[in-house]
Amino acid sequence: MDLLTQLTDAYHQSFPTDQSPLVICSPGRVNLIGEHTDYNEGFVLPAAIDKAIYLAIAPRSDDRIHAVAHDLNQTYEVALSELTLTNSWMDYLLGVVAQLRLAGHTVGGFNCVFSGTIPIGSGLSSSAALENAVGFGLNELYELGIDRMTLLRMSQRAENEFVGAKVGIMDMFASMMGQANHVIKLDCRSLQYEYAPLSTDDIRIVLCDSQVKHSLVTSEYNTRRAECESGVRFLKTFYPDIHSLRDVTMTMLDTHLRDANPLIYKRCSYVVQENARVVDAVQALEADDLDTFGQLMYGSHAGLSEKYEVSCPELDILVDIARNQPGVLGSRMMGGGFGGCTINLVQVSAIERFEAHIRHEYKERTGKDTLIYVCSLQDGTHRMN
Ligand code: GAF
Repeated sequence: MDLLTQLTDAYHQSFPTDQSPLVICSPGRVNLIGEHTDYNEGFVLPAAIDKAIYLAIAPRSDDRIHAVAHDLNQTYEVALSELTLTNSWMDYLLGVVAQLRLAGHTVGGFNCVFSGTIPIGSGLSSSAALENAVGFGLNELYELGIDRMTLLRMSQRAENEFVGAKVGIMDMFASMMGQANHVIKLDCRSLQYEYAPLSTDDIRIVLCDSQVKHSLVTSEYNTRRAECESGVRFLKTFYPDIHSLRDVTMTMLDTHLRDANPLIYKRCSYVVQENARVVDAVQALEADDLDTFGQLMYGSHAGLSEKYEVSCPELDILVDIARNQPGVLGSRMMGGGFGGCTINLVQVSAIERFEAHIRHEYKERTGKDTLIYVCSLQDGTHRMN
């Protein structure tokens, strides 16, 4: 049975008298390089993948939301007038409804059921995918006429303001704007973007899931963001025109921050160097020089681990195991950090051996199992019916 039929059936089990729902597919994302640069108005290189949240949604005649997380077997019911934090998956959904209402859109009650193939807590952005699915679905259902860019900004605000995670724009952007077989060169300051083809004839994106899900992620994420902002505030006393770390150079950091505040210097220098790595990586990609691209990925991981300190032993071990394996071009931790997946560029002919090697060595060195996903790049959030 295909996913559309499965989800429609699940919807009718929960809401037997309803007519057929609208079904939305909203993908998770990978990021090839450019980590923790988005909220510093820098560059990123993400893509939407073939793992997604599927949302079936239809209007109700009253002002209530009835939502079912099919995979978790959980139901949640609330009146539109009572959108308060639940500390559960429901907050991503409620946050988007709250944003739509704040922007003056008329959204009535609705029933919805969602299910997903994005492993939760693996750093593949199931939350952004769910937010986009809800915004996109309600936009279609109530014919609100909102464009994709506005919808994805609403997803970010839902997460920043309702959920309380001060995330950047990358995840919702990639999920909403992805294009099959392409990565997105995104400037997080101007939100200008271009698609760059990533030929997967010879190489594949392979994700190795550390299966570590750290509770630290939200608090440490917000701390890193605050550290970057404090670095900018300090530098502004010397360079009033700078607005974010995007405007800062290593010379500025070396001259003013290194001795004044070694911790903030370390954090800011990672971001400045990572931004430069993205620029170099895009050039390498355009020149079809994937060896250079892979070396930049290793550089990104080293910075995230040693300077930005958002890695964890399991992620460092996964990168270490991948390094110097035949057919592996590059490897690094991906996403916010403290767990989740590494992203690896691997030659097709080497994948089988790579997988076996990673599974064996990871078990040996951590006592844990890894899950491995070979991804393809897909279109962003869209209707399935
Ligand atoms: C998380 C956030 F949601 C993104 O905005 C981004 O900052 C990423 O961590 C780190 O690059 O996925």
